[in-house]
Amino acid sequence: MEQELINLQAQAKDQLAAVENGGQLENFRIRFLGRKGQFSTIMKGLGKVSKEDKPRLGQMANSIKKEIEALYDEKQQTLSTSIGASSADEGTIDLTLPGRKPQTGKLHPVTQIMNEVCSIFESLGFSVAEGPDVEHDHYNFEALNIPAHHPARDMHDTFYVSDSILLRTHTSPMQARIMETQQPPLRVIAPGKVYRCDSDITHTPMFHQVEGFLVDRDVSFADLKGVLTIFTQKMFDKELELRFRPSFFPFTEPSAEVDIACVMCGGSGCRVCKRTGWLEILGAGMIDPEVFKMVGYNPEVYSGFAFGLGIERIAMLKYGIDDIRLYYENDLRFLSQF
Ligand code: 2U9
Repeated sequence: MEQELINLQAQAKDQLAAVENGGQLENFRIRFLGRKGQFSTIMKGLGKVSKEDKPRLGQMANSIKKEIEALYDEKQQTLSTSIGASSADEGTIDLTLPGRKPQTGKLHPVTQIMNEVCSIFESLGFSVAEGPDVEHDHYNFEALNIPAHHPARDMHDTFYVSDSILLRTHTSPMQARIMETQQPPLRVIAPGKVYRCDSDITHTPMFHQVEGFLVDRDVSFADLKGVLTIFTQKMFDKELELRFRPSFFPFTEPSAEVDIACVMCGGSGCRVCKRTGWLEILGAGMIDPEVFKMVGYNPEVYSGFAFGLGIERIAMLKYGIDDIRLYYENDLRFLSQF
């Protein structure tokens, strides 16, 4: 047994010296130091040696095993430092090393809702048009029936770049551009970022909108109601009652603010709907004949509806979030929940 131990010690040292990578080192560990390895087999054989020899041989086996374990640890250390160095130096990679799980990203909740809104309108035959964030005063205001000094300009706290260039306060300028260059029938939505000088728990200086319009012969308010009913049902995954409240927008006449029955309480009244049972989700109306005249359409022939919604607001209602600023603090603990 003594000779067996000496042979095993020499064999282990030789083989360990020849180890060049993590895979070989793991094979060595299994063969010599593992539960079914050669040292374990020898240790089991100790039960059969005489009483007199047992303490001496037991001690010898233990100290050889410890020595090999120490050499194994040392080898492991050397390999982990040299693997880093050699892979950098020689471009080699040890494929036997355990992999590192890559961090996966997710779409921002606002992007997710934006995509959802767009695909619902696409399924209703609307096409998607994107335009510049930096706009001419003309498309942002004039073409949408908001002339200079019109009081409605106060509704938009505008960031001006120069006297006539500004950061768009809504995405409708894109729609004015389309109407200027294309003839009805048209069904278009314009998604994108918009800018207003405003900041509190329900407003951020930049937010996202989808505004849309449909122009054809004989378009009525009933068509608008139909489209918005389908949209809200798809968006909130249930049949929701809609309420139209009279409102004013310079580019639509008549105009309405549209509420849905509260998605939290179903209409009975709760903290989210401020006990009213209703949540305002968008604005809409029939396109003002003045807008048609401005882009060269005959309002006697064509009619159309338009609508606009704030994406952050929809996301807040859908996810029950009460502070809009959370979307833009980039705290992964918040963002990774969506
Ligand atoms: C054209 C003509 C008219 C777009 C419309 C609204 C009503 C509206 C707001 C909702 C919340 C913007 O994000 S929000 O602050 N928008 O209420 N937008 S009708 O009307 C148009 C669009 C294009 C040529």
